[in-house]
Order: sequence, then structure tokens, then C-alpha cells
Amino acid sequence: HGEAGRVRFDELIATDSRIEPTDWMPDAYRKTLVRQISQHAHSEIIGMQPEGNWITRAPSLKRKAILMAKVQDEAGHGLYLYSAAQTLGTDREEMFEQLLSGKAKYSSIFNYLTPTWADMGSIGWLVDGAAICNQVPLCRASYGPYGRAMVRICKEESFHQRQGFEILLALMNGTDAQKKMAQESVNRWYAPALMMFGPPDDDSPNSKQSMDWKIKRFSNDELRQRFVDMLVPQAEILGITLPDPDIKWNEERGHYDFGELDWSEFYDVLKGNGQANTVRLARRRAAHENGAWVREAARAYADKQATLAAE
Ligand code: FAQ
Repeated sequence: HGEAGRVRFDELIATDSRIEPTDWMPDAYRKTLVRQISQHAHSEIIGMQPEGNWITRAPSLKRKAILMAKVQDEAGHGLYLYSAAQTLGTDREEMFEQLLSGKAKYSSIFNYLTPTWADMGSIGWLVDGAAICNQVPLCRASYGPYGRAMVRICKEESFHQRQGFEILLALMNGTDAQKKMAQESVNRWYAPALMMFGPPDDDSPNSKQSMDWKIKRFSNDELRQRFVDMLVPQAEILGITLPDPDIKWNEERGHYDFGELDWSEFYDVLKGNGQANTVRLARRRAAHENGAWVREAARAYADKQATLAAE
């Protein structure tokens, strides 16, 4: 079984076919998928907080309805992703435990605060924009349940990105104070959004193996470049300045050059020293504890139904 399984696994990867939950797979493949998919799920769930902060203060009924729908989508994304990770044999409770104990990572971006309404625009435009660049290639990830979950998620992310762009566009067509608020917000979110793609390729320990296994299809730096190339023309339409004086079209490369990022800030956020790491985890822990009765009731109901069905 072992040797035949390995041969078939290599063949499925080589022919761009899909690995399914019942197929044999190397332990390290399983492990890296659980790592990436569960961190992605945690990001969606923790990522509800910076925007949840604005639901009660959205500037109109329409904005409030849109924001509520977006945050609910994020809960849904988290749930598809936990389900995809569970197909690899890791319990949901175990993944929650890893998040709440601080053992598992979630995206660095959600450790930044959202003090202004314009931050809802920046999150949509920059954070969801980065998420789409990173996630569209994941729709072709070699692990079937992950790739299929990503297809649905990406459809919703593109709506999220457009609603953020439209918030900024409305502000940029507004008063001087509104324009200033939009620019100030983009100044804060731009560099952290570029860091979402992960460390530079030379400092990315997981990339090579994940690309060989066709989980990742492009490297962190390739996707970051693609994102900057996408942002520059959109910033022009908005009339917003990207806060990097080194952005410049490079005719020879056919891409925009851009400046070095401050990676010490990224590693500092990963270590727990971002603006909001403590608040985000404390709030998630409280929500988990306050929701214990719902999980217990659901379990009791499921048990009762199973007993009735057996009778
Ligand atoms: N934050 O070797 P690599 C969203 C870690 S979008 C924190 O390059 P890999 C939508 C990395 O885990 C955000 N940690 O790692 C939304 C590894 O540590 P480990 C979520 C980061 O896996 C929008 C170490 O650094 N999207 O939620 C980050 O090959 C608005 C070395 O890095 C995904 O998770 C980071 N930014 O590449 C929701 C996408 N970057 O695990 C709400 C799926 C790297 O060895 C509101 N994930 N690290 O301890 C991926 O594509 C990959 O996992 C990367 C990292 C590209 C994130």
C-alpha cells in the first residue's frame, strides 16, 4: 500500500490532478495543509473583528447592511476552511485550541486597529485585494477540498474588494476632510497589506516544498508584485497616493518597482507585539467561552436525533 500510494500520489501531482481525503499522502503534505488551511480559517474568523468594530457606527443603513453581509461572509469562509482542514483528520476543537492558546498563527494584517470609517474602505480595497491575488491561484491547489472551498471564497472576496474600493471612491469624491481621512487610512494599510503575502522568497521556509506539491502556485514575491501592479492604476482612478516614493514603472521588467518593506515590523506582529494581538485573542476567547452552551445544545440535539433514528 505504502509504495503504491506514493507512486500514485506523485503521479497525481505531476499530472495536475487532485488529491482527495481518502488518497494516500505523505505526512508532511498533510501537515503543511492543516497548517496553512487552519491558519487561513483562523484569519477569516479573527478578521471579522476589525470590521465588526464599525457595524454599529456605519454612516448609513445601506453601508451597515453591506458591512454586516461582508462580515457574515467571513464567518462562512472560516467555516468552509475548518471543514476542509477536518478532512485531513484534525479535529475542529484542536484547531480552536491552537488558535486560543496562541500556538497557531493568523494573518498579521488583523492585528492593526481600525480607528476610522475609511479603514473599512482600506480593508476592502487593500486587504481583500491582497487576499484575492493570493487566493485565486489557491483555487487550483492540489488538495481537492481546499481548492473547491477557495472557488466559493474568491467569488465573495471580489465583491468585498469592490465594496472597499467604492467606499474610498465615495470619500475621495467628498469633502476635504473625507479625502484626508481616505488618504490617511491608505497610508496606514498599504505596507501591512503588502506583508500579507508573507516574507520575501529567500526567507520563506515553506514555499519551495508547497510549490513542488502544487499547493502554492506562485511565490510570495511574485504575488506581491502582481498586487502592486494591480494597485497602481486603481490608486490613480481613486486619486489616492500610495505611500511609497519608490513606486515607478520599470519598462525592462514590465512591472512597477517598489520600495523595501520593514520586515522587522512583520516579525514583531507575528511575535504578538502588534497593535491589537492581545485584544483580538481575548475577544475570540470570550466569544468561544460564551458560545459553549450553543455547542453543547447542538451536540445534545444531534445525540437525541441519532438515538431516535436508531430506535
Ligand atoms: N501573517 O514560509 P512562508 C483573509 C508565516 S486573507 C502571519 O512563506 P507559507 C481574507 C507562515 O505561516 C488572510 N503569518 O509560509 C479576509 C510561516 O509560519 P509557520 C489569510 C504569516 O505558508 C479579508 C512563516 O510566516 N490568507 O483572511 C504571514 O508558505 C478581510 C513563514 O512563511 C491566507 O491564509 C502573514 N501575513 O506562505 C478576511 C491564505 N505570512 O506556519 C477578513 C492562505 C507568512 O511555518 C477580512 N495562506 N506567515 O509557523 C497562504 O497562502 C500562505 O500560508 C502564506 C504564507 C502566503 C500566507
